[in-house]
Order: sequence, then C-alpha cells, then structure tokens
Amino acid sequence: ELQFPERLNCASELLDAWVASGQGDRLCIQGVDVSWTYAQLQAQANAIAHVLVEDFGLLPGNRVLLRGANTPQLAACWFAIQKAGAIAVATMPLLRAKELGQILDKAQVSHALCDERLSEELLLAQAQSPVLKSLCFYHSAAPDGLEARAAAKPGDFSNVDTAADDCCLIAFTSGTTGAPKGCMHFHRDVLAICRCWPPHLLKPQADDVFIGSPPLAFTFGLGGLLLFPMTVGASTVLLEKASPEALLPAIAKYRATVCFTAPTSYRVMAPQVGQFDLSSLRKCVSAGEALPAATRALWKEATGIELIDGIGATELLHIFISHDEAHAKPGATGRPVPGYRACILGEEGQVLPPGQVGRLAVKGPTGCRYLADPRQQGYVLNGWNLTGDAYLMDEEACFVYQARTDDMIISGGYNIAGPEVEAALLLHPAVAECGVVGQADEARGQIVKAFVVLRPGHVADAAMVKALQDFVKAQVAPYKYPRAVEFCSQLPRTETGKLQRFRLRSDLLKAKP
Ligand code: 3UK
Repeated sequence: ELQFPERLNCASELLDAWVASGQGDRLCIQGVDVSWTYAQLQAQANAIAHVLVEDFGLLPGNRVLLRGANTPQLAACWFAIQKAGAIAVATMPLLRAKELGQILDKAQVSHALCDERLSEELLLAQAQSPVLKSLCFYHSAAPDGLEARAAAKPGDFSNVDTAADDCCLIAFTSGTTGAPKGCMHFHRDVLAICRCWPPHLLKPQADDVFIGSPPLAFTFGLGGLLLFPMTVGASTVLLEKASPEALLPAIAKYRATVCFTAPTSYRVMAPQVGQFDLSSLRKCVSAGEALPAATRALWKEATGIELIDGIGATELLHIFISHDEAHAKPGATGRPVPGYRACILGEEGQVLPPGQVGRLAVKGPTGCRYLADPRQQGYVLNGWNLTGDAYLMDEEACFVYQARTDDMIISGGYNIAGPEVEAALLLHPAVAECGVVGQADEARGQIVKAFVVLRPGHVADAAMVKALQDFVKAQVAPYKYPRAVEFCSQLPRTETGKLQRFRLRSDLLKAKP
C-alpha cells in the first residue's frame, strides 16, 4: 500500500527535493536549444509560477491549458502550474481549433501557455471561447511573451500547499469513439505512478539518459520522458520531432540509455539500426498498442535489447501490466505492476478462469475519474476499471492481449481478434505493416480483412494474397485467415502510434458499392 501525507505537491517531491538535497547541479533536461540542470529547471518553473500568479491572476484550482511540442520550456510550464496549485490541461500538438475549443469548454480553462509556433489554432479557438481569460506565448521574443515576463521575476517561489488529492492534471483521451474524455488525476496519482512501475520494472539509474517520442500531453510521454527520470535524478532528452527516422540519430547523438516509443516505431527503426551507434542504449519500452511477437524479435535481433512492454491508459495515468527484461514472454503483456490488481471478467461480471477471453479489469492506486462525463459509469464497475480491452490470463498468470472489445471480429459464429491475425502476418518477411478488421459480409456476418503494407521489393499481386493467406493458416486456426487482403502504401495512425481501425472500417464502407 502506498502512503502519502495529506498535504502533498508533486513539484516539491519530484523537482525541488533534488535542489534541497544539494544535487541541483545534476543534468535534468536537454532540448534542441537549451539544456538545464535540476536547479535551472526549478528556477524557470518558479519564475513562470510568478508570472502566472502575479501577471495573470492565476488562483489554485484554475485550469491552465498547455500547447507545445516536447521542449524543456513546456516542462518548465508544467511544473510552474503544479507549484501554483493549479491544474495542467495538456493538449496534443496536432489538435485543431475545434478540438481545442471542446477542451477549453469542457475543462473550463481560464489560462493558457502556448508555444508561439503553434499559436494559430489556439487563437481561433480562443475567439470562440467565453472561458479563456489569458493566453501567453512561450518560445517568443515578444516583450509580453513568457520569456520576457519570466526574466523579470525571482527564481524562487513558495509552492502552494496542495492536498494529496487535489486535482493537478486533466488528460484528454484521444476519443476515437465520440468526444474526448477528460481524465482527472491528483498530486498523489502523479507520485503513485512514479513508485509503481519505474522502480519495479524499469529500474532506472541516476546516470540514465531518457529519450523517446510520445508527447508530454500523452501520459505515456509525461511519465516516461519527464517524471520517471526525475525519480532517480537522471536526465531526459526532449525532441520536438521524434519520428522513427529522427529518433535513431538522436539516440546516438545524446548517448541515450532508455527509450520510450510505440511498437510500430520499433518496427520501422529495426532495419536502420546498423547505420547508427546505439551502444549507449540499455532499455527500450513499448506501449500504446499491443507489441507483436515479430516486432519484439526484430528489435532484439537488431539491438540485442529485450523490449519492455506495458499496457497503460490515460484513465489510469500510466502502465499497470508489464514485465521486466528477465520475464519477457513474446505475445504477452506481462503481469500486474506491483500496486495494481487485474482480472478477466465474463459477460455477467464473473471472474473468468485462466485461458478464457473476457474484459480486462484493473484496480490500483490510480483510477478513472472522468470530468463531468456519464461514460464514467461504463469504465468503473465496483471500483474496478474496465479498460475496454479483451484479454486472457494464461496458466502462468501472464495477461495476453486480444483486441479492443469493440474491435473483435465476429465471423461465421467465431470471435476473432484482429491483432492475432496481424501478429501472424507480421512474421512474413514481405509484410512491413498491417491492420486487420471485420468487413460486413452477407453469409458470415463479417469476414476478416487485412490491409497490408509490403516491404520494398515485394509485388502486390494475387500470388502474394494467396501466399499471405496460406502463411496465416499455417500459424493460427484456419478460420481466422484473411479472406480479403488489400495492399496499401500506409496505414492510418494517431499521433501516439495507434492504428485507427475505425478508419480502416470506414474506408471499407466507402469502398462498398
Ligand atoms: C491500448 C495497449 C496492448 C489498450 C498509455 C502507456 O496508451 C496509453 O493510453 P491511451 O489512453 O490508450 C489506452 C489503450 O491503449 N494499449 C496501450 N498500451 C498497450 N494494448 N498492449 C499495450 N502495451 O487498448 C489501452 O486500453 O491512449 C500507455 C502509458 C500511459 C498511457 N496513457
């Protein structure tokens, strides 16, 4: 059981404590244009907190929208908000005015800090918003920009005395089904995720250099690229652009040791690994989507490193089922992270025995609290969080991902998990990427349809279709083979690397006569 004092501010614990203990000159954060020690990040955050409170009248509990690519400045803004006892509402850099407007409204955002290079869409949203009172730009040379204002403020700040269960973060889900949901997290939640997965599974060291792709607005990135390195006084590299092509040279340049990205990114990087000196790298974490066994094998072959897989969710803040390198089991996500419990529930809410597919339920120190959203009732049942994933627990108590519950394909009376068919296809040397969904079919209800991106040098013809179908039939129950195969040049993905199956399905609808 995790114990926290009643009064708690996550910025005091994660940031100020290093300076207070005399270790403020440790390297904390590197970006393209600046590089800060813990003391320098603290001084920046303190000055920004003064700006928010004194120049913009920020009060504890106010909601502050953040918009920007991953940079040290964005991290300083995040800690400034915590220090002022306010609530960070982090937003994904690619969001447009309409989506930003929904967030301003839903989270009742009163203040915003925005990278000037991403001002356009937020200004459009502000014009429509009755709630946003102040908007200040950073990465700005303007006399009223954040840098100029912060330069006029002192470098110390007395943190607001927040309660452990004061809300400090509202994270929005990507909302593939309906409007995005705001998930509220408390100061103690931020510290809880720092005490569960990192010390038990990641096991970071003080001299580690973290790097990766997820935006800080995605809680996978917030934890992996900002909070977790700070639990051991390590440093982090924040890249503004972190495509697989940009990540590899950056790992080499910064001598990074711990990498966080999505499974698809490891798959794209694997064949290019030989062109870079990745000798510094010691740990690689995959999350956001199921990790296919073929991708784990490719990465291990290319780098010698066993990927650490973990399933997390915005609702639960971070990873709750995972494994360390010694316990990796291809095709399985692992076991509940210390502090969390998990089980598989059947249709009637009964706990299912090992081997049976059902709904994943999770309980732990963090959990779903939607902001003013009736969908809370669908996510939490008797204190258990229902993540929307179909899973099974095997005989070794390892949890094995099947599909999103609403992505299961039902064909001729069989339940078929698209990702299992994808995992089989990905083992074929001609397949670069693939996505498998159900296509409406008169006779069978649905048939299994595969969208396939071929590796260079392979021909998309009828012979290839037959070869892929036979290949799948040889590995999994033959009724799961893709009756339809369509070749394409790329697959639709979110900013966080997730395959957008709903778009594959709607493309199917469009294609129908
Ligand atoms: C899926 C996975 C299989 C799964 C996240 C790490 O992805 C994160 O949060 P989101 O709210 O999505 C949650 C859903 O994504 N998923 C994530 N990781 C895995 N499926 N294996 C995995 N390893 O459907 C889950 O319900 O965007 C991941 C840390 C923090 C996060 N917010």
